[in-house]
Amino acid sequence: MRRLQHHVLSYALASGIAAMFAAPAFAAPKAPAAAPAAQLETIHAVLTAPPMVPPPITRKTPAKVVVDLEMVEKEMRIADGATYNFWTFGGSVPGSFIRVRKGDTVEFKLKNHHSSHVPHNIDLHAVTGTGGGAEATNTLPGHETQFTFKALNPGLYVYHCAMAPVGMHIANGMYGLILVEPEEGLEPVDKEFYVMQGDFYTEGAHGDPGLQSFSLEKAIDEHPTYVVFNGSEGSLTGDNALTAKAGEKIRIFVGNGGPNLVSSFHVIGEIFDKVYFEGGSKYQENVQTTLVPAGGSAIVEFKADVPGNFVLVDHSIFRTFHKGSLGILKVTGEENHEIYTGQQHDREYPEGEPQGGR
Ligand SMILES: [Cu+2]
Repeated sequence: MRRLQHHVLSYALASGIAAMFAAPAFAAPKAPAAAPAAQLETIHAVLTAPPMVPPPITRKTPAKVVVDLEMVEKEMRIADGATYNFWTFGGSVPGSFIRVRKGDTVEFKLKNHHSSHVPHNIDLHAVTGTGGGAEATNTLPGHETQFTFKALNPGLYVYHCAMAPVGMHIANGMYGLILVEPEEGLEPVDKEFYVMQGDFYTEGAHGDPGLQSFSLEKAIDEHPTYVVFNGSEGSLTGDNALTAKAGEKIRIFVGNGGPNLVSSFHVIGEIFDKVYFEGGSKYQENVQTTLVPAGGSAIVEFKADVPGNFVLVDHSIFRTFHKGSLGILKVTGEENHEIYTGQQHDREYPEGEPQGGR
């Protein structure tokens, strides 16, 4: 198993380097000055690991926002008793949540930790420009690259590594979300969470213990071993469950890193009051299940009216109960029997003809 993993790493390294030399922008690094950002206030972006979200933006004017993100390859838990060599943005899967405002000039510094085995880069779907920044950020282990972009379009965007073989870098966990708030900001809510789905492909079967190596074959065949929220089975259950109080307004920034599957995101026992479908500016109301494409997002909002354990799932339901895509939102507070009573009785009833006949 180790040998295969080594082989895969060597393959990634070789093809990564090949891709680097093939890319003309890589060969001749230039330092073009970014547009007139000098007069803008400089702010260092707060980055958060899931399920946390940086605080809402309250300023009313654009700023120069410095994002300092480090790519780290690390062995972490994927399920009870099983680990995986994840490749990360900021040390977590999904990567750090980034929050900027429409009109901001974003100075993006991308570091690749010295312990990394392969080069990485970043394609931010929020970027207007070649490769979403990928070409400008091909980053060798131990190096830092930088580029600057203007956040032109508000929305919730996926970012991911785009180093060849791209699918493998994404399959290893290299994705996250960047929110570009509209100028007027988002409506205030009581709780915001960051939940991102991903599919994982291991040589071993689901539940096999120990360090699990990446299976390129399963990934190409789109047969995931794990489909999980926030990088591991159980990342949002037990002590890690999301929590809220009855009456609170909840917003979940939902992403899907893929690399392959489309998510049918649903919360059992809740109805989304609003869904900013595909992470865009328009919302649909009163939604049960929303599609989150691979490399896409949605913003879902709902009021937690009554207490209970509400279950976040991919409603392609075998994934939920056999591959891991299950999270809990635990809502505490006063029961409201007008909205939901709980069980009112369980009793035997007289035998007779079955409904619909025999
Ligand atoms: Cu990468």
